[in-house]
Amino acid sequence: MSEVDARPFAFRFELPSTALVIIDMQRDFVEPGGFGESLGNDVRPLQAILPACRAVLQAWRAAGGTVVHTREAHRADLSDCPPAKRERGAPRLRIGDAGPMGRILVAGEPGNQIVPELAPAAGEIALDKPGKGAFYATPLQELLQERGITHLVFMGVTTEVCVQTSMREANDRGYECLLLEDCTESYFPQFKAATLDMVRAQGAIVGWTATSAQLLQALSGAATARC
Ligand code: C5J
Repeated sequence: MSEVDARPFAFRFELPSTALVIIDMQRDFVEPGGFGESLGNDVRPLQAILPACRAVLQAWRAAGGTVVHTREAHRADLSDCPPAKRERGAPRLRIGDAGPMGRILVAGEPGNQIVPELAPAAGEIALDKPGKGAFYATPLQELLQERGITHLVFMGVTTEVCVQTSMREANDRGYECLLLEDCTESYFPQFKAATLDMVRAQGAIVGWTATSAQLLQALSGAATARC
């Protein structure tokens, strides 16, 4: 059993029954020219979490843990993108429009790929999701159940949209969830701070939060115990 010095209290997990879930670390959200920027956002804060995310991913892989990557992605005919999503707001480019990195949030386009620093490795789960939550219209629940996964460690973007929605979906399905504070980011610092507070409020009502250093420490403790 590994123990993370998390908030509001210790998060305990066993590596074989825990998956690292990396939400939507795609070029469309993280790089200039993508969907995030077309909505008028500064993408630099999202780029700043890449080194911490990479360090966790490398350590998780080295420990032999299950990894799940998600991409917010729609079919080319947009049949899975309802008007309530596509026509919202006044972005420079809407979902499906052609941008500098191909069609915005369309599966297979260059901008829809996960950033090279965190690219999925062979054998890792990589899922396209048409909604904000990772469980909506995806086989994620079945894939986790097949592997006996009961605990999830979350990273990714954006904190208050797809990360929070996925964590809440997971919590409703009975998963124990930890969110890594310095491995998630929002275009709006106040929304990130509020989400971290909401997640761990009322005795971890949605889940726990911790820093990547705290998770890495727990992982190195587990490796020492195995030696
Ligand atoms: C949006 C996300 N649409 N990954 N997606 O903000 O959070």
